Amino acid sequence: MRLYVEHADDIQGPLDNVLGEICFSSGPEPLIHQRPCLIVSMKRLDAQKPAREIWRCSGEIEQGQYGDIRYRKCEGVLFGFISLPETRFDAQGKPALQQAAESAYRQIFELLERLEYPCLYRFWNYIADINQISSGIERYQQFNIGRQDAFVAHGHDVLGNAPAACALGVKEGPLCIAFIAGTAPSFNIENPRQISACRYPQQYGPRSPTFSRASLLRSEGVLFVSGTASIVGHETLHHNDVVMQARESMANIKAVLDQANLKLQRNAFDLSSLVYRVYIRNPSDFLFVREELTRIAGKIDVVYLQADICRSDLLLEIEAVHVLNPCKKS
Ligand code: 3EB
Repeated sequence: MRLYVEHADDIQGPLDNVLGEICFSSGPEPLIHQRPCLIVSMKRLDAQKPAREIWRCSGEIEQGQYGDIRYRKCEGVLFGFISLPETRFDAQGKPALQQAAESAYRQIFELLERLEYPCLYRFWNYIADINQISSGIERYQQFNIGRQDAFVAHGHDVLGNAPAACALGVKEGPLCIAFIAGTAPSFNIENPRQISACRYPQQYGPRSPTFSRASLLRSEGVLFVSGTASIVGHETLHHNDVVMQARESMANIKAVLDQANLKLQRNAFDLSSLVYRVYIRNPSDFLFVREELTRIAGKIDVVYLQADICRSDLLLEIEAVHVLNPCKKS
């Protein structure tokens, strides 16, 4: 089995080998070609068309539904997504978003246990009004509580061995989560410039976020780099300076790549070979960020989207993926 990723504004080529798709689009409902696709409502800053992340695999695909999840799987790897409205939950007691996060993650873990795809590689989390405070606690922190409770309930490690992830804010809509899991363990990579997010101090919320800085799926030659921001140690650096935040984020990604190369004992990954997605809080910052990223990494493959970032002092977050033997973009 081989796993491929492609970033495009539309699907080219065969559809029968598509394992999953995330489509970022703020326009009218994009075409989804009769197959499961998570649609995230975000404005693209560098083009008018939707931005699609398409995962393909070489093996035979089976698709299914479990609770609120839709998924497709091939031998060894599963892509799924869930879209869960908070209105389903009664906000008495625990905040509705916390309950939605716990329910979504519990459903995902149940599915993965049943199908025996127990290894968690990558999660994408999209949360309405992520920086808003309700019930006296920021919504991102509510999400973190629900997520961590589900990890603990299903016996998943919340300290040393979490999957790669990102968590971004959208304007409105249900909690949306996409994920990739599988049968072979991945290596979880941390960044020596940052303390593990799993060990952030209490000032960032009663429960730490559950992710590691990257996960390396050696069997498939895939490196998932988590959402990466201008954080050193546990602190946000360069308040109100988007160019410096972009530079610091890229320094963090470089440090993560160094760790991945150490793990493989060769220089498999470098900044110029990754495929990036950059989430920018203020649309007017886009051109400055693009100029800085080009200066640092040269001509790279990157999509820019407008999104809220999980700390209100962060102006951008950058995530990336590398597939060692990618299919060529058409
Ligand atoms: C950070 O480093 C920035 O909660 O899943 C990055 C990646 C961030 C993932 C998550 C949050 C998450 O803390 C924010």
